[in-house]
Amino acid sequence: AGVRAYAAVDLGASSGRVMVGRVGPDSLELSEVHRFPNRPVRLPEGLRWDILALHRGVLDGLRAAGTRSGGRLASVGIDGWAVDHGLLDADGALLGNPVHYRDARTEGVAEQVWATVPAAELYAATGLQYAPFNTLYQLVAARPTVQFARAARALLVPDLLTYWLTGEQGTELTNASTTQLIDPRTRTWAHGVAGRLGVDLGLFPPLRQPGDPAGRLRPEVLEETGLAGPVPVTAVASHDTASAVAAVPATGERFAYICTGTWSLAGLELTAPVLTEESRAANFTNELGLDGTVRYLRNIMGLWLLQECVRAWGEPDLDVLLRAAAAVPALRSVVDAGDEAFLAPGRMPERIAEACRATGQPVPGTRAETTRCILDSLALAHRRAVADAQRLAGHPVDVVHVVGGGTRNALLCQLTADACGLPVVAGPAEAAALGNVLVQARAHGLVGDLADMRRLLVRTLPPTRYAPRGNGARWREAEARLAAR
Ligand code: ADP
Ligand code: LRH
Repeated sequence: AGVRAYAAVDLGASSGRVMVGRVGPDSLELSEVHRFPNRPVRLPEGLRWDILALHRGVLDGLRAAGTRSGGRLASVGIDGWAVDHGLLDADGALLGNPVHYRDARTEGVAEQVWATVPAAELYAATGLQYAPFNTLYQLVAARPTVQFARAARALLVPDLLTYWLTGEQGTELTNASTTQLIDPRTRTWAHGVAGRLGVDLGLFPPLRQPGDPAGRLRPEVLEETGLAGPVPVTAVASHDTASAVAAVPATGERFAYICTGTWSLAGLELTAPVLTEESRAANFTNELGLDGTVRYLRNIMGLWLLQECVRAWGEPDLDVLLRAAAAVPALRSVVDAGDEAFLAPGRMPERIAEACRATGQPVPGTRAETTRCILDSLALAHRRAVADAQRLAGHPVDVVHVVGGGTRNALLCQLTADACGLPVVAGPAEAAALGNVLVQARAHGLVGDLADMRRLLVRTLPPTRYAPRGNGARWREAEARLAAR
């Protein structure tokens, strides 16, 4: 009694999934009903997202969700990766495939922007880390194009797919905070920065808060999915990382988190942004989360490094590869897993080998050795980010929560515990979908505040614990190898 079914659409850079969450006053159950690959396409004009395939995946998933929940969905919510967006013309029609954040069009654009608003001022005003793909830089890069000249609207990817479901447009705040056009102190548009750079904030529809209504499934969508209306759509914390952090099963405040998937996002949940020059130099970002929280974190290349190797090797079995990597001696060679040099797709095993050579370390000779090098390097980058975040924010922690697809990689979790010298609490793997479901349930009064959401997660989804091994000496030595560069 009192249990309701919510559909969570979670779009990662490597796959999209639709999950059904059943939430009651004291219960939570999540099941996956549909998963589809997210495969970008290289066109003559550059690297593009296959947005129609993703919309198709959402519709197929909603049909499956309806079947699984007896046709009674209390609501639907969409979260996805950050920064990217579609441009719409004045009729509301999409102008071309959204550009992938790994596309080369933003090369050199940041420097151009900083000539007008110096990097230090930009950080003080927006709190956002430097990444070549921040939406601001993408919009500036798009300016000379015919497409941009016709654009009347910019919709972030989850907002675009929500629009296709409901016909209603909005800009959800947590994801908007990755555009570099939001002031993290006021939690609204950074008009000053936008004005100086000539960016028209009118491109974006009005801000929505997580939990706000976002319309109802259109009649055509009901027909395609077999759902009986009305089905409301709810704005969730639509940045996947915001949803994932909301579902970190923390019991206090002294925790760090690492969201592991295509990226590793490692840092802290704070109540106010850290906008110091030291923080900018360390490239920490201040993204916005649920209930006034700030995601203070660093982007680390993450399992992308492994995904790209696996792709280059013709998709060998991941389990077999990870078992072989576990048998390779630890920390023979490490690379800087935060290095922007690894951002673009292609030739990943070679690029890792080159980075090892350039730092005078042994070059991995086998797939297992390359995999081990990647996992050791990720753990090392996790260690640095967790230590730097605590220092820069003056916020000490006793535990590191790991969530996301990387929690299925036990070796990575153990190495992260060893490297950080802290216990790792791993899980849930589908944190983003859970955060998505819980925000919808909260909009219906089934759960309370963030702490209440987390209490429900702790009670219903027991995580896996990894105790740190060793005294950290070998990690300090490996860190020194990279610092000596
Ligand atoms: P994203 O949301 O960015 O698409 P995910 O959170 O789904 O990413 O994580 C995907 C990654 O999780 C994969 O690239 C893979 O490295 C890891 N992963 C997924 N399943 C497993 C598994 N069974 N064993 C080990 N690693 C896994
Ligand atoms: C993870 C993520 C991350 C962003 C990146 C573009 O999926 O949303 O938080 O920095 O994609």
